[in-house]
Amino acid sequence: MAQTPDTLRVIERFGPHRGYSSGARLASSVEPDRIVNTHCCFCGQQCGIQLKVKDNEVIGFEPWYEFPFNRGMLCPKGVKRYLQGSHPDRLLHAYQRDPSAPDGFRPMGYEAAVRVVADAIGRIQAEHGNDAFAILTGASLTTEKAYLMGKFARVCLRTANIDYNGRLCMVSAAAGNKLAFGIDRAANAWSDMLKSELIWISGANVAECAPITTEYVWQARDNGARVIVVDPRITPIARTCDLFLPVKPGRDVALFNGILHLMIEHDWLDHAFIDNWTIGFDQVVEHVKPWTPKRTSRITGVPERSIQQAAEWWGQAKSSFLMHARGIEHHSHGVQNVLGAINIVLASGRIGRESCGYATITGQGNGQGGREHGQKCDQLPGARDISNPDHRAYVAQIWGMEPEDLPGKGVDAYEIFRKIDRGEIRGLLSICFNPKVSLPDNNFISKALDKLDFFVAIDFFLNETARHADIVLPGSLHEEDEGTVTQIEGRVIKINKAIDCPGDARQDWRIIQDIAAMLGRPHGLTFSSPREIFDELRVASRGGVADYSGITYGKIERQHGVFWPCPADDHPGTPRLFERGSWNPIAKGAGPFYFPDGKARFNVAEYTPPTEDVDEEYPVILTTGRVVSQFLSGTQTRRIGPLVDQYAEPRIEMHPQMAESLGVQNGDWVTAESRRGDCTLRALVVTTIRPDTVFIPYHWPGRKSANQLTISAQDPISKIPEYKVCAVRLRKAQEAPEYAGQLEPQQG
Ligand SMILES: Nc1nc2c(c(=O)[nH]1)N[C@H]1C(S)=C(S)[C@@H](COP(=O)(O)OP(=O)(O)OC[C@H]3O[C@@H](n4cnc5c(=O)[nH]c(N)nc54)[C@H](O)[C@@H]3O)O[C@H]1N2
Ligand SMILES: Nc1nc2c(c(=O)[nH]1)N[C@H]1C(S)=C(S)[C@@H](COP(=O)(O)OP(=O)(O)OC[C@H]3O[C@@H](n4cnc5c(=O)[nH]c(N)nc54)[C@H](O)[C@@H]3O)O[C@H]1N2
Ligand code: SF4
Ligand SMILES: [Mo]
Repeated sequence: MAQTPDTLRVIERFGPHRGYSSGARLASSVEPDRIVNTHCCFCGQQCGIQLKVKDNEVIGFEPWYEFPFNRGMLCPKGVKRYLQGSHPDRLLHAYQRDPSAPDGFRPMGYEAAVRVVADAIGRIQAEHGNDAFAILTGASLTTEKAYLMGKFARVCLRTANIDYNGRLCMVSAAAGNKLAFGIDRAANAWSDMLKSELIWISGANVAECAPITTEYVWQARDNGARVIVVDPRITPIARTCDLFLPVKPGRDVALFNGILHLMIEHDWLDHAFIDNWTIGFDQVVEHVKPWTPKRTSRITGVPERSIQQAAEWWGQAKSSFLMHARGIEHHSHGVQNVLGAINIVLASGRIGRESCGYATITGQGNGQGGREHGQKCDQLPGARDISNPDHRAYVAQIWGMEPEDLPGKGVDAYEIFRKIDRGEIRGLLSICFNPKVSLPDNNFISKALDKLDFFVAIDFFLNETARHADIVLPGSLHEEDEGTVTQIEGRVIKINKAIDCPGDARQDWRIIQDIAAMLGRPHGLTFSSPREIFDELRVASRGGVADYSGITYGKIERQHGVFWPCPADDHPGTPRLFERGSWNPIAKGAGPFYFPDGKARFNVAEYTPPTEDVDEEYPVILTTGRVVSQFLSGTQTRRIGPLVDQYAEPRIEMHPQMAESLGVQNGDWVTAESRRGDCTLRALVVTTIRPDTVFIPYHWPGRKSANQLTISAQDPISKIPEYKVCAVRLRKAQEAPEYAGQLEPQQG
């Protein structure tokens, strides 16, 4: 559904592969009209960048040296991010599905499309009840849009069923942090890492997925820090570490319990901290008794001597920073893994001080802000709980409604699809989410999408999920709107508008308000700018844990970002959580943690094997994740030529021993099959992966999608899917699959 631009323009601007931005048009000789300070549209680090703008087009970038987090540095995606804007696939109109049209869609007027959407919502809700219409949103949206989506669902549609793609990303960390600390945010700014003696990284491919964080780790190392990495693969950051623990996927909680066992045995504990500022330690002591090095090693696959070494370094360090990412969180016991990690931090007492830190590495651009202000199925703004009567009353009063009219807790993103499959949800609005590629066992997702009575997608590209839509509305790119996001450290920053939306495309928040107006329910959805939305959000978050009430756009500009919580105009923000005396509306001076007694909680972290362990039939562990040049479901980065050139299609990473047992060489075609699906990809034979495990990056759709294989098992607390472990069998493929060499995004 490209806008069929003339061939010359395409070749000149996007290079020889039709439909791939190549960067050829970045002519350093072209003088920009303007330079706009903003942030990268991709990962949670939200690097500062200066966009060069000419004639309402982003034509290049300059480093933004003053922004303190990245100080001008960018990764390969950030360097090429400006190329997506004038891509020929950019949606310039609303579209209606029409099987007789060449691409299956025909353009239609924007107003008429919004009318179709409003009519469908009205009809479905009248016939099947409010909850029969669901909303899926995303954490690449600004915080203003995330807030607006939560309000649109609860106030305008009065549906309980709204959830977001952070369900696939941050929720295990969020749940673990709330259970242990009562708050869900990185505990420290990254500068706290620089003088730490020891950096512990579990399940995070830092150099490829949080590239700028590498710089912080290396600076710490230059200052003498030791680095421990826990991963089934020797990732680029692991190649520069001091101790590598090659954990078998799905076993991290056992490893953390084993470390705590040794800390207790050797009395490498901060007793004063444990006694004064925590509760629940005795139970945990009891629980980790059986986790001897021998047993830990047997379960985790990590050699006993490495476990001893890691415990000794961790136990004896005077300062440390522990980080983890999806490698420990994407599990059916992801929350237990996170609690295990937090237990060793609490036992060491090394938190809430300079050089003593703990953080989960946020994934999506607004993975932090997007999980605080009400687009989660159980949440209201300010990280409030939708089931708590006081929280409901506070937000209902701001939204001008009775608390009892506010819907209750809805279901999680995957459960929304199960409900669609069962006919309980009949209509769906999806914005900033591509579940057909990114949810596990995605053949099921495609089937469910086709059962909907009505589906509307809002995006700037026709992503694979949107291909199932009845109506597609053209939303806005990052550079076409302003608003705030909260980056990896908890720093609220400002995205600045560089260009106007092209054609009939609209800023996402305007589209949502247009739908509300067309429904005849504009109440509370008549904002005239993101700033106005932010000002309401500040009030709505006041007194909540994620308190933004003292943050303003002006303050963000002046300070290069403001760390929340920031509860008053004259409050500077909170770069480091859990410091004595810092503002805390829950503890009110009783202590540093966000519970009424001010104390952190040890939680028993229970080991259970993965939902689908290997067996004779499916003897190989499959784990999935990312590569540096592609982003998430790939909608954006699969359209940027230089990034496609770096890693054009998924390969199945395996150890030479595995390759030998299959009789394959590097580059041969291999079929991986699980109980849910199969795919045939080229082998990438590397010595850097456990011999019992294979890895597939998941950024591709259709028959190249890793999520044809993955399992839809979820963590019972967080509802995160178990992307990081399932069982597969492998065989050498006799021939290349028919989709070999095809380049997306042309493939549907
Ligand atoms: N280039 C790039 N960067 C990105 C993204 C992207 O798509 N591309 N996405 C962003 C987003 S949304 C996210 S969530 C983050 C994700 O960032 P990461 O979590 O760092 O990335 P993943 O590749 O999902 O997984 C990390 C590591 O977990 C390991 N792993 C697998 N199973 C296990 C296990 O059981 N235990 C342990 N300890 N490790 C395991 C994998 O080998 C992998 O190296 O990246 C963000 N940054
Ligand atoms: N097998 C496997 N699957 C995984 C993972 C894994 O490690 N393994 N990781 C999971 C994780 S951590 C994540 S975060 C998810 C991500 O999965 P998704 O959220 O589905 O992936 P995205 O590619 O971010 O899809 C977002 C869509 O939003 C659009 N978009 C981006 N910004 C905006 C905006 O401002 N406005 C509008 N209207 N649209 C926008 C993009 O064009 C894209 O089409 O994938 C998950 N899936
Ligand atoms: S590290 Fe993340 S935010 Fe920074 S340039 Fe790369 S993708 Fe963008
Ligand atoms: Mo993510």
